[in-house]
Amino acid sequence: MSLISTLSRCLVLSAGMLAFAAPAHAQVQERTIRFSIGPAEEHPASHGARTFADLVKKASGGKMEVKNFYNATLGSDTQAVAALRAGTLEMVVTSSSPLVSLEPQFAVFDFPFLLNNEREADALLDGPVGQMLLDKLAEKDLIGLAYWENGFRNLTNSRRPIDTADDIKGLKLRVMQNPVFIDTFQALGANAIAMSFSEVYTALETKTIDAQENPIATIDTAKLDEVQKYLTITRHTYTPYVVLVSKKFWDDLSAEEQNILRTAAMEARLEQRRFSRQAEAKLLEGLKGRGMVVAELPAAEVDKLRQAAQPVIDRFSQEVGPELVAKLNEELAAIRKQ
Ligand code: TK8
Repeated sequence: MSLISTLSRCLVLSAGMLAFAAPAHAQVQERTIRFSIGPAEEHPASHGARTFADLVKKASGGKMEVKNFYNATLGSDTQAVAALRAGTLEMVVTSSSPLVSLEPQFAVFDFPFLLNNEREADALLDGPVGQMLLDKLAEKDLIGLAYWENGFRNLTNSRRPIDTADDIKGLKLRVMQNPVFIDTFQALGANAIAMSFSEVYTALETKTIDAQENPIATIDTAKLDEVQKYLTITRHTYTPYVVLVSKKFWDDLSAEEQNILRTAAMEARLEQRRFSRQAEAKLLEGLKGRGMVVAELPAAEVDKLRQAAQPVIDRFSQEVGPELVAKLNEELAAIRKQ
């Protein structure tokens, strides 16, 4: 083989390699992605969003910019989800609960006392049932990228300490816009009122409502201690956050851009969950320090809540489909054995 032909082969080869490498850049365009976040800037969801934005920036060589909007400034969870579907907003991190009006099967995550701890939550959400539900959202013009943590929910109110299940009776209690939550708290004897989270502080302040329920980090970062005296640790439901992209926007992205977003949301989820869990104990101390009266609901009373909620779970199990519920319970049984 002559030197010339060897050289030209090398040239062809490196040109080929260049051609192979080049599309990696060509397929990533300058993009601005608006990301709607309901809670305040200090909330773990917001920490997750910042982690996500950094990862996207790095992976795209600075071409894709995620702009975070905290405190529901781009709309409540339901408004933001509607905007994603219409293609007028790119991303939102929302509790799964308001999605039930779009995809009823998400109601399984709202079943009271479904999960006992964070390990079970991670394994279930990152497992086949979790993925199946995320995938279903494509039919609703939404792309579900990952589950992040909101956390186990607890009860707050301005009226009285909740020492027994009966103490919940008669409270005007805000719940998310979600039928399982409405029916559960009705079954517990509260007057359940559905509203967006972004309206809760004012509704508590003006005494339109007495009570609400949310994880510690949400109670803390929304400063609900200013308008709620009593915090009862009930850990009654673990509602996950879902990181969503507008399908209209998604369909315009290259495979590589899609991959950058998906990978970043999955990677950020680990840091987001870590941050959320590490924050909880400290935030609870802070709430106590600022004057909240905190008490754990005794186990026997939690059992009463469980019993009162069971008919609601049974009814919604029929509605979402007994096969899905059976599959979920099978997965949970396997997770508990690990
Ligand atoms: C924040 C909400 C919130 C949720 C609720 O946008 O609505 O109570 O728990 O975290 O998604």
